[in-house]
Amino acid sequence: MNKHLDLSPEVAAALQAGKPVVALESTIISHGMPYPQNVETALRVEQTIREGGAVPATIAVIKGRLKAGLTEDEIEYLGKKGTAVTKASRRDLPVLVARGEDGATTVATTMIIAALAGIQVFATGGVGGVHRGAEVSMDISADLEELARTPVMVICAGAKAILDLKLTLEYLETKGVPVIGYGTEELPAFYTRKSGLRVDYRLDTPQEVAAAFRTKLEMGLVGGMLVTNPIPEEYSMDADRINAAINEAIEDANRLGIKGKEITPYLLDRIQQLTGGDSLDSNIQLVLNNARLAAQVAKCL
Ligand code: PSU
Ligand code: MN
Repeated sequence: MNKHLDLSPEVAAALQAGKPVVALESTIISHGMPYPQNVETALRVEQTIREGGAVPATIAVIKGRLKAGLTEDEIEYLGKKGTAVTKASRRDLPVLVARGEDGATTVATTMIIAALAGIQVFATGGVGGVHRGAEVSMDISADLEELARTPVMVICAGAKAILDLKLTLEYLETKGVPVIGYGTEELPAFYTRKSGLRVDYRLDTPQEVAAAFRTKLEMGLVGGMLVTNPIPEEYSMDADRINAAINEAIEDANRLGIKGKEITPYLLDRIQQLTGGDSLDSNIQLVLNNARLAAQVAKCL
């Protein structure tokens, strides 16, 4: 095992016994939702994975240790500290770990640590991607490069329209990352089930999803797989309303000159303000929905 990695006793025992384990990220806790809903959601997601017959492994960097499996106290700590915790993507890990600091892991770093631990399935809300205006800003999330190189399946609700979804799909195609629609031909857009864009393949059962990923590994093809699982109909938002909020949030960000790693957390927070609590409710429900699917897929693997 990597000298910087700590598995919780529960996660270590599950991996040892070949039981299904599902990785979870921590930037969604510190930077993705307000306190205390972030902590409540993180614990509910863990519970949902347990009910689905798998073991949850929430991932973070705590005092310079790469952690797979957090205690409730550690989740509470990250949730309370919020954006004061460093948002840690691939480039942040070396210095944070060397200095013994804390970091909330993005999709990219959660994949890295999951792979080090031997975990193949990871559930979250939304992934990073190619930002609107990236042809000038060159702002493309390191999540996409990670999907191209690290063998972990990421189950999400698609990507938010804060991104350029079309360019995000083009980038994933170039990098050879399969984009799967779970029960749909259309790429879901996080708060809504529709984006007007097509995924690469529609798969309808956890068995089919597991088989595609297993086959990728058997062939020795590097990288992961992106499974997009639409938000349940009853929790999906009105497209015009959410898109108006997204556009207003992006205008505000541009006016304030927010960029780099701050842009995604800023937009998430601003959208939550602009929609009252509604987008937060949807966000919580789609994460729970992804956790349920991830537990099923992990059992099939
Ligand atoms: N998109 C969301 N919710 C999130 C994130 C993205 O809808 O919480 C977080 C994830 O942790 C993701 C990260 O990995 O933001 C991407 O940040 P960046 O674009 O700076 O790579
Ligand atoms: Mn970025």
